[in-house]
Amino acid sequence: MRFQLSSGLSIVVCLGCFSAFLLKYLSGSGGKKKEDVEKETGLGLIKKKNENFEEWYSEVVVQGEMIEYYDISGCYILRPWTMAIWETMQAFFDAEIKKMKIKNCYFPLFVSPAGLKKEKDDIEGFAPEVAWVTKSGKSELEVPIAIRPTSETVMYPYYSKWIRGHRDLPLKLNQWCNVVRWEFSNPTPFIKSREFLWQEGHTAFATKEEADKEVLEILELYRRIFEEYLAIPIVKGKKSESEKLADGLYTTSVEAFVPNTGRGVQGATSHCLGQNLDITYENEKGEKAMIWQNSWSYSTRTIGVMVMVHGDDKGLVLPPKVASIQAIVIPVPSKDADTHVIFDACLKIVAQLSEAGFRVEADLRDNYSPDWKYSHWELKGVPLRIEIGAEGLEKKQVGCVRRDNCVKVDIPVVDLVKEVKDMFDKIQQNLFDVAKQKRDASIQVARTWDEFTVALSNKKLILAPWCDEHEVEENVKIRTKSAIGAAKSLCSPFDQPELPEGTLCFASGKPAKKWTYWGRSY
Ligand code: 87F
Repeated sequence: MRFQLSSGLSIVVCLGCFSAFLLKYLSGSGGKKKEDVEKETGLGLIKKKNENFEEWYSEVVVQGEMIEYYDISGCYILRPWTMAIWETMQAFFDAEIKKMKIKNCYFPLFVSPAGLKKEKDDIEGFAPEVAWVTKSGKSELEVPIAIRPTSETVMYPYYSKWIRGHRDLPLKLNQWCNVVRWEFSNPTPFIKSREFLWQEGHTAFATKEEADKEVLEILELYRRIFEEYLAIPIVKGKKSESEKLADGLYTTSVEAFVPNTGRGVQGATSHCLGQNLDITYENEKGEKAMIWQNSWSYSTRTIGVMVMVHGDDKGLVLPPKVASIQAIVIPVPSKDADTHVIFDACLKIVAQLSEAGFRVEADLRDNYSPDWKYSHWELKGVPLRIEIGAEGLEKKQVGCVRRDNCVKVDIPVVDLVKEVKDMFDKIQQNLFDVAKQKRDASIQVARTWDEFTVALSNKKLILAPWCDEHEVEENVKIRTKSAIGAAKSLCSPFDQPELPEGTLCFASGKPAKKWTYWGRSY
């Protein structure tokens, strides 16, 4: 049988196959329910988010086509569906730091061992995670070379060379790159991988005031990535003595929370390193002075948090601001309708919405039924589905189904651009609101050790009055140690609730100095 397409192309198909296909296609998979199609085609997720979170997560990142597993443990292939999200966040952050006069650069992947040894406390603690190249071909290298786990030791010798006088300050550099940390504990796509993508900012100033100001400006950009792009509520705050960089002065972070597992996730960090790196220059008075340094980073881990927080039993749920396809247009052929007319209408809608600046595609594949396509794009988390059928076209309207709440509405074609924009805004906001409501419902105040341990076993994000003593935190870690990890402080929120005089520390019983979030974390 010859089949004429509207483009003028013709294809030849076997008649038997074609009629079988036609029957299946027109009747929406032989009249089967969408749930049955999902089961038969393997499109539905097997694991449930509430029942087996870890396995659900592994399944959703693979079936949603974000990740492919690789034959080296802890390493993952980031597929285009992931990279498009990363690139959107990258474009935002890159433009913002350029406004701050921060410049991009690129330093080598390899670290000379001499550089590594110079570092003090931090590198010592991290040493087991450093991967080394020891051979080229069959011959041993005379001096093994490390692969960067972070670039302080690669970059700072050159900061020292480049910053000679006060006119060389500030020096504000950023690089987008990959880093390798040879983790041994439970690898998890995005959240804990041996190689990951990030940006690392390393800046140097003449004064502490400038450094302090930048720490918070960068932290605010991190908040915006989470809250405005990924629709994930975070807490901004300061890390404890145990959790800050050992070589730094203080560390700030944005902390997210995954209600299903009751774990906190450090979303991004912005450190003030103080003058601890001992880089000197000649100040305006001609005296020897020390530079003030900052460093800050966020990584592809952010994407894992997004999957964990928004995903559901049907698959990924992507916020419109980061989804590489924001709306998918699906033709719904019917027995008496001319398929070409419907396909043409789909392409017209795609053109109209693309013209308006939205990321829209049509799924015109003729070997899948509409139901199959619905499940496929739901699994991939596309925020909006636009169904186009003959009946709707007659009434000059299309069906729109939101991924976040499954609500379907018919929209007149003339209003589509305005309505789609409105729906994207509502989806983005609703994802944030639902995530915030779940996060807030997980927050539990604990004033005593008993309250703390009960809240911890109930997977709560614990807010507790604390004496802020290093030994007390170390003791909390010891006392809560278990197969699923120990509790630690996440951050002391900048936004502190009132702490009445006489409030005691939940762990030591000494006078409390601040409110701090605690919990198990990733
Ligand atoms: C693993 C191996 C070797 C973390 C490591 O947060 C060294 C390290 O220094 C290491 N894991 N760190 C701390 C990294 C701190 C830091 N670097 C620049 C940041 C922001 C960007």
